[in-house]
Amino acid sequence: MAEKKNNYDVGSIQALEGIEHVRKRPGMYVGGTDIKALHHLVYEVVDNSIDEALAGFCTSINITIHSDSSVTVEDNGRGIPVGPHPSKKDANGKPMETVDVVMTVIGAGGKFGGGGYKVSGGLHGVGISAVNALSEWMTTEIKRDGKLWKQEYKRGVPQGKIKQIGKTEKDENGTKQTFKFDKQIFTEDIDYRFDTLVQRFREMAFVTRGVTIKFVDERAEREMTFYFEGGLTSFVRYLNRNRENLHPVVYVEKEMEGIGIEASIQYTDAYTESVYSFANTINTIDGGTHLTGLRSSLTRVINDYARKNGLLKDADPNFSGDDTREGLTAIVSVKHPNPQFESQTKVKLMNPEVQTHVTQAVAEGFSTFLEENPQAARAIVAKCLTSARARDAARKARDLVIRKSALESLTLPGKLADCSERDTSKTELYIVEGDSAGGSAKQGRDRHFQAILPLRGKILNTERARLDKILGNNEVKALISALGTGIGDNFDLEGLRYGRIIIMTDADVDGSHIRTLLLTFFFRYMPKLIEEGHLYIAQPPLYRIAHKNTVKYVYSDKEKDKAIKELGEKVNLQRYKGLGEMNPDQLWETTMNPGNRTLLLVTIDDATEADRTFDMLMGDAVDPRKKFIQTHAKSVRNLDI
Ligand code: 0RA
Repeated sequence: MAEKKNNYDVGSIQALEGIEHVRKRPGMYVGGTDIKALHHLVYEVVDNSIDEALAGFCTSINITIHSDSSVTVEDNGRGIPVGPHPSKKDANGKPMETVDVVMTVIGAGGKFGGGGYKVSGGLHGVGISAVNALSEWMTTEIKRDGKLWKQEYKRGVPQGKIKQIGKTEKDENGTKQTFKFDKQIFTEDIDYRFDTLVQRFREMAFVTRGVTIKFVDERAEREMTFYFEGGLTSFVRYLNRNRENLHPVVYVEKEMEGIGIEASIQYTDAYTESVYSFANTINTIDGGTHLTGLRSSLTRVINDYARKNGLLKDADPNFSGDDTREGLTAIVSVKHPNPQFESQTKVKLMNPEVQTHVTQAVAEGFSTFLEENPQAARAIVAKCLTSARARDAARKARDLVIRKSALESLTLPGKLADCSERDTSKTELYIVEGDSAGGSAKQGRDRHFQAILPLRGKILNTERARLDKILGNNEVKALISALGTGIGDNFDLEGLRYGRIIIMTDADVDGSHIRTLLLTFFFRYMPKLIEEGHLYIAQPPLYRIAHKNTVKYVYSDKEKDKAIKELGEKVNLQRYKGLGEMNPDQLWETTMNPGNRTLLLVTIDDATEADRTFDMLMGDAVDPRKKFIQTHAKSVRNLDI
């Protein structure tokens, strides 16, 4: 007999198939099973609460990581509705519980009816059901209409029916989600990182004005609370906390064709640009139409103002985008009912109409500000003029250096100890800090395929930020000619003389400083080298542990403690403060021998971070620099810079 076809949506079957699919292909839903994906679980759950806040129903979100690494996200929103869902049916044709639809039907999303749109949205916008499917267990507690409800799930599957477990005050509504990520899925030895989560929650609080986000980490008894009365304006003030600003923050807010647009703008005397863009609370790190709109609008408004007020003469060319970007700190945030992203990873906003709207909104707001604040306007134009002149001078200097280094690269630098192999798939260049470590490396290496280039202590003592200066530096010139690729627009990967470029520095403050410099240099002048996976960081050991006749090298304090515990107390412990303390054989054995060593591959993300750090290290403000160096000195091994 043919099965009777139902005309309703069989939600429970859909849910089971969905859960299975999420567990089979987590990559399609949360981007994988690594630490990044793990954090996305938290973001996905918090996004639901942010949505309630954006809809105007929630003012407080509490996030707690418990000691077993389960996570609770509690909000004071409306609470998930309790009762039968209007359309989804179970296999027997009975309505499903609404909570089970929200928590188990993949792609069901949160909201239905009521006309509200989902504006925040996790990485893949798949909703909380994907998190549920990837959790060993999850519980949902709902406060609504004076009642407290609880429903439990195991690996995405409801455990019975939602139950009332108590009463609440009349107006006490909200949703509390607790989940424990499933070790069957996340098989790597990973856990949540406080700093990563803090950064994201801070951003969420900035772009969701009026919401208080409290974050408690019970694993280490730390907590942080974010509330920004001023929203984006607070964000800009925060970013500029260590810079000298040229005027008060300019804030623009407008709604156009159902799209919410907000921007905050402030110029400082810095040389760099700090601009961030958000679409539906997601940090669009690759920018998009909202960012393009903001930038082009600022350039146009400043040019118009400067012309109109005789600050740019007829003979002067217009300011370029680069000129109006120096010293700019700005945030643009849009809330769009139908955002289009370049890819699933939501890092670039593509909606073309957003550019027009943002351009217009910023043009109106910013030109009004300039008209009403002539002193600020003059300061901004003066800053752009200085940038334009400096850029011109730097261009000339750089062209000269590039032309010269092209000639110089025909001769290899004298300090380079080259290898005999010519096949670049086999060759390596170690960039070593300091002459003494350079000496050990030269003696310890396998000269067949390993070349050594020692760099003197500080490559550059100049405190000021123009990286162009670095190109004139002898050490850097030596590096450029050793690599053979040229730099900037003249970069040609074909010329590369070594397949692996390995930065080998001490695990101390100076070492981290030099590494930041080198990473920044490669990022700005040879990004292809990083993109193509040629740049590495060597991992020298932190300790040598001798016990009876054996010697063991360990690379972290944790490893050291473990080793000492295993070997018993009678060990001879030596801490390496620098590469120079190792003899050539030890250096080879621990750090250079391909059979034993660990190399960290540098990614563009690492380099971007270094680039930012570089600006901080080289910037005007002395105090934050000191603080940075002190607080990061211990963690240099983690490439956390
Ligand atoms: C479905 C419908 C409504 C709210 C929610 C879901 C909701 C989901 C989550 C998840 C975490 N916090 C949440 N808060 C609300 C609308 C309810 C209504 O119209 O009253």
